[in-house]
Amino acid sequence: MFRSSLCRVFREQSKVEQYFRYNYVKRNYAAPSVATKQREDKDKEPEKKAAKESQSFVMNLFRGTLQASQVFPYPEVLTEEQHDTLKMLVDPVSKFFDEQNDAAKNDAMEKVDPATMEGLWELGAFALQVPNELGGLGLCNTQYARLVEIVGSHDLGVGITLGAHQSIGFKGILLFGNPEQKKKYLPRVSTGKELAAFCLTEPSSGSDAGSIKTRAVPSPDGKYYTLNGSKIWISNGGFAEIMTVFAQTPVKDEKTGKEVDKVTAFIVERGFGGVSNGPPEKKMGIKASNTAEVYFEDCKIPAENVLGGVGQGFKVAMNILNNGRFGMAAALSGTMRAVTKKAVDHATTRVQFGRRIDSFGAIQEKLARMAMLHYVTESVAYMLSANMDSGSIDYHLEAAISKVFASEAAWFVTDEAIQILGGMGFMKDCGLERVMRDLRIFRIFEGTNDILRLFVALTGIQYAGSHLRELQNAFKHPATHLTLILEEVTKRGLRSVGLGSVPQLEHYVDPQLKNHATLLAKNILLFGESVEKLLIKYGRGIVDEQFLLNRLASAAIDTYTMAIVLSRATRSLTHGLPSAQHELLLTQAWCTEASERVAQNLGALTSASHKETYSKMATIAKNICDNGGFVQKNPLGY
Ligand code: MYA
Repeated sequence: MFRSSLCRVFREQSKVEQYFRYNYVKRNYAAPSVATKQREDKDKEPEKKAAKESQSFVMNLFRGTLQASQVFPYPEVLTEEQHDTLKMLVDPVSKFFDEQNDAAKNDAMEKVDPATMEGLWELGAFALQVPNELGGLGLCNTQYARLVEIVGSHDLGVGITLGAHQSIGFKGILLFGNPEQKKKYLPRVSTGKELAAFCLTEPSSGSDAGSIKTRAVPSPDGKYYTLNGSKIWISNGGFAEIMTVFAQTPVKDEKTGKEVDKVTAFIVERGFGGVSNGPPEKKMGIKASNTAEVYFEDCKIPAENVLGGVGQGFKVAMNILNNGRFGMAAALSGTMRAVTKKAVDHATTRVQFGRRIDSFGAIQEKLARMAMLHYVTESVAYMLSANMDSGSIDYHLEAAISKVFASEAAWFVTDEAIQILGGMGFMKDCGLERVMRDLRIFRIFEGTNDILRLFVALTGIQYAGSHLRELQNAFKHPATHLTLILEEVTKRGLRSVGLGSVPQLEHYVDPQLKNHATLLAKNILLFGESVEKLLIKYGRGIVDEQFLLNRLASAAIDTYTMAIVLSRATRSLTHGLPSAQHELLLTQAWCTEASERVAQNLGALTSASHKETYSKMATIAKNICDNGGFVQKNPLGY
């Protein structure tokens, strides 16, 4: 997993370690060894491409560098006109969900009430981001986030029906479609009431999306492709008319001239023939949404329905998913708002031991954590949507983090809401158990949180590695790269004596948040050092160190969220919002705790005792697997 891209970095770099061991002085004055000779020969090769620069805060975190442009100040992207449009939509959409949609009924029926579906089509809810001229509401990501937040606060089952349609189902046509494809299909999915679906997952390809087996073979005259294969767990799969389907296609490798299989994306209409589906899956949650297997049997797809280019399907799929993930964070921030309201209503009316239960510290801590997690999720969702609206293309790590964070935060918050309500929270009538069931899938689909954590860690490492490689190349031509070399040598020299330059953040934040900004700045520096140490120690072997990669990802998530809330609270304080002092508290509390976790997680990367424990855990897991379950019997022995 992830091996191919990382290996490329390390192949070119051989081992970053070599650069550090093989320093400038040695290179110039030591007698040339065989390895040195080889390196010198390589020096004669044309210079490698410069490492790409990214505007992403998280990517740069892996280099220990502050990239503030997408974080400070907290963005405000909507024009007055966009605000007005949005305000006109918020009330009717809220009213619709309050008065016409019945989440419990949808859940019990295991489908969205047809009247609700009809109402949603009328509202334009299925085509929020399709341009006006093609039948949609033409909303930007921030406007979309606000409406999806309302959906998430009422009914996640309906949310998935809407999201599978527009967040991933036809998003590929919006992002990669040519003008003809857009003109042909977008009106149909907007006003034509034809539902869309995203068909990637297969029985043997879940997280390993590149390994799909569904195949599309071009006809001899090149006019159409014949598609065969099957997809599982497809949201809207039971009734989607228009599908974005990913399949292997034979492609000529430019280097070798040989034919290889590469993933291609296709727009497939059910009406093409050869498309069928299984019965609705029985699920734990989001029961109102339809999930089904979809089968393709000699389905003939016109060649003009290739989406985004032959052989480009993997990137098309990844970009669709990246592009939609902020919607999940927005929706789940709505969910958290709604479930916390229930918990607060209960905590402020329930009396036990002669006191309202909100006066007890144990309940206060729960409510405070729920508020903090919600504040972070909401801030991340709107930061991300705003950056995307401003034209950012460097947001895929932030998008992954938004999904991971939101799905875990919403789970925790809902669980705590149930805990606060006690027995009442466990009862069906209260409505929280449905939300809990609905939420469980959010940590699994659209990229499991485990895979996305590894994706964040390894992509960040790859970026840091490519810059180290650039440095390594610079050492081969010291005269022309003197400035870069001096900067880096100084940086490392100062760092080694504990005088590394901490990024300056104070001027980005309100004075009341100065100390917390310093915590963030120190985290950034520490992060860069930690990544460099990992690269030196493990080289390409880092791809297999998942115990460490998980901790690195957690530290990245905490550091990123600290930056986001510092930014948002600063904006609220600057604007003098009525909630500003409350936001200050949320931010200070979040940053203090998050910073402690960062120190702990980064510390664990180099700790011998942690390493020993990971090794023990690996053995425990192996023992259990070898034994087909737990190894020991219960204390009674039978
Ligand atoms: S749909 C199914 C979702 N499935 C997945 O998400 C699959 C998860 N797997 C993956 O993402 C990939 O296979 C991973 C990479 C990440 C594991 N952005 O060698 P590689 C590039 C940009 O690492 P692999 C569902 O659940 C990479 O840089 N680029 O690949 C719907 C490299 O490029 P280059 C990316 O090891 C549920 C190349 O690809 C990304 O094979 C319904 C190869 O990389 C990326 N992310 O695996 C939800 N990843 O070659 C309803 C990789 O140039 C919607 N690359 O170096 C609900 C919406 C919410 C709204 C709700 C409203 C209420």
